[in-house]
Amino acid sequence: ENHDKAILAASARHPIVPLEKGRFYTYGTAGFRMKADLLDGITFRVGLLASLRSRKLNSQAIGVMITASHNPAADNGVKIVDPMGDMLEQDWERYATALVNAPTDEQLVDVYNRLAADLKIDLKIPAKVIYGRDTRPSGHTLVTALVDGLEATKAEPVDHKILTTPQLHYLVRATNSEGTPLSYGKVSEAGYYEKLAEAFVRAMRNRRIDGTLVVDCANGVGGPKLSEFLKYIHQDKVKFDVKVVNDDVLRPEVLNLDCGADFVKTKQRAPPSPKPQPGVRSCSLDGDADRLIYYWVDPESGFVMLDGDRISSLAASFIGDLVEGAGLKNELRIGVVQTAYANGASTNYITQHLKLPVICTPTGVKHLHHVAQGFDIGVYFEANGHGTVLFSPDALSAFRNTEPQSPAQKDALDTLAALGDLINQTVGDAISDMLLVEVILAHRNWTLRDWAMTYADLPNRLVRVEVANKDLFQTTDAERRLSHPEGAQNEIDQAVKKYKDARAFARASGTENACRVYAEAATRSEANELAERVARIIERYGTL
Ligand code: G16
Repeated sequence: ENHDKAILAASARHPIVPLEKGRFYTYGTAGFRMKADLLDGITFRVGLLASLRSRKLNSQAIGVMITASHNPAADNGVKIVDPMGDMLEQDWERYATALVNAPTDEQLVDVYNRLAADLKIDLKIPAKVIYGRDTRPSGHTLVTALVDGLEATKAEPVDHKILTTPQLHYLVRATNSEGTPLSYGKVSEAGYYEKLAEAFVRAMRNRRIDGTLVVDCANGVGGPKLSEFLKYIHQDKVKFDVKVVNDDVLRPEVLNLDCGADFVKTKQRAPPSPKPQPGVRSCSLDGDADRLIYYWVDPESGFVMLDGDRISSLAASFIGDLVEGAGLKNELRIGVVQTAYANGASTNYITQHLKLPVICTPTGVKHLHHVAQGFDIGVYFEANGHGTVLFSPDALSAFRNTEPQSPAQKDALDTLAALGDLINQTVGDAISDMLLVEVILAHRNWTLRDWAMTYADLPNRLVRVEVANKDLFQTTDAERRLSHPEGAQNEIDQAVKKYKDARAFARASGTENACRVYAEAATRSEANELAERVARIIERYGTL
């Protein structure tokens, strides 16, 4: 028995929109992402890949998330989640690309059968694919395309409807670990809330949270999900006063518009609406609730932002102290993973003050996650607020099984164990990360100002540059240098030399049709000037 006929028939209903000669669809930083009207055929074919992947991995459930996260409402995207909730193994990105770029339905069937044969996949065993989507209206029809792909290949589809991206990752892991000693939690959205709420209350024991937290939800799926989560926290256990704002999911066009974590990080200001209240602790999620940025508007110094680098150094420092207090310092290796976008001051603080190793990887949580798994405690965050902390099985069992010799040691061990459940182990999760930050601030009795005082950021600037063909720009050295087009890097080097304590780089975005330029320097005006200069270099090379 094969799936040829069924694939042919279904594929005819989900055609691929051909690209210009010589251009191909690529599995980018976070899967296939583009204008939603190009995605129907791609999503159908991702369904075929997901069922191959499930069968390759002995019928374990594979996840598919339909979201374009921080991108505008007209975009959408599709990405695949592996059985333990991490991103699709990188070798398989090539197979995804091969399926998606097959020019005809017949060739699609050929690629599918060739992959099955080459990878020794038994097409007769069961396959299971679980999926969710964000609040974008296009998600609904894309789900139909995905399900057609699953049905043509006789995979069992499990619809989890509208979810945040990290919730889908949770559900994939929970599904595959159900009934085993490593069970990750109940296989339901409620199970996710219960797990987080229970761990949060445990981590907050004998501590209290000061003041109100305003959470901007980018008018995305995070809004309703955060409101739902808050119902699971009993105010008699932890008094957590949260004001959820920008949670309008009924008007699709306002998604990520002048609000959300990407807006705050790139514009370096608070969302204009609702009008920011001076001094109030605030944070922003992005469109699918996997990024988090904290900030407040200071009556004296104005807007102050605490981005992914800050969350990373805060978490590394707090967990480092707890590990020491728990008497596990010599047993557990802690490390931090960043990308080229990390502020130089944060890297210095982590290596010199916290004395922890830092590794730099290319952009994309898939890269950071992998490297973080090499530590017992791997802290990884992108500057844009996307990240988490991973604990090895050894670390988790040390938290649970170490016999405390003092009440202080017991407290440290209990808090670490609670963090092991509170922090999403599958992927960066804005809701879980926000709870982590609140726990740390409460334990340290810190305001955002105390947190911001730990070191001073180097002034920096991010610029988006539209070019005719972003694929011309290729990088090396964890994206810190351009290898192509020839000559461009040399010009960037010359520009950087003109400024004090300066650094700059450029790369093609993997989620938007543009290049990004990052610059930092000793003063704000120099950082701005350098970013503009480099942007002009990129513009020029982009049209050559
Ligand atoms: C995605 C990825 C992130 C990445 C971001 C920007 O975020 O998951 O790891 O930092 O895109 O990537 P690029 O600079 O290549 O466009 P999100 O929140 O959009 O899923």
